[in-house]
Amino acid sequence: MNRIPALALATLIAFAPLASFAGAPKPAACAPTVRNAWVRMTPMMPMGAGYFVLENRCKAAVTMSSASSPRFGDVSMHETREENGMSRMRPLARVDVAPGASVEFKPGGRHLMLMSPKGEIAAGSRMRVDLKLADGRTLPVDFDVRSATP
Ligand SMILES: [Cu+2]
Repeated sequence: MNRIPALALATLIAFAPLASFAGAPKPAACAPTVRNAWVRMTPMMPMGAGYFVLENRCKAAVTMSSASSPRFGDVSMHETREENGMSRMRPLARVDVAPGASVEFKPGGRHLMLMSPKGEIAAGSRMRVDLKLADGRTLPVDFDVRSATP
């Protein structure tokens, strides 16, 4: 086996990532947007639910894979469904949003389940929830905390 081409190939592989950094800066990746973000704490219970609209105006589909918040010990994605006349919640592992589409988290449907609040989550305040995308990006979102009784 001729060692010189192998060495040249190894060198090429080693420096290929550097070469791409040296090129023109890439335009910022298109990111989905979030609107109507709000939280409702459950009366008398240390938990709440988060609602929002996730809109994807990008050319590629995006997948939301999880969420977290500095104000809660545990945040998960849930969906409420009617089954045999009973309202049941089930965990959602992922939420896909097609290009040009939007997905709504709303009362009676998809929601963020907010558990183990750290201190009081007061109506009228705002709190941050970080939405995590499957591609590794994080969308920090300010949620309005609304009164449990409308
Ligand atoms: Cu839930």
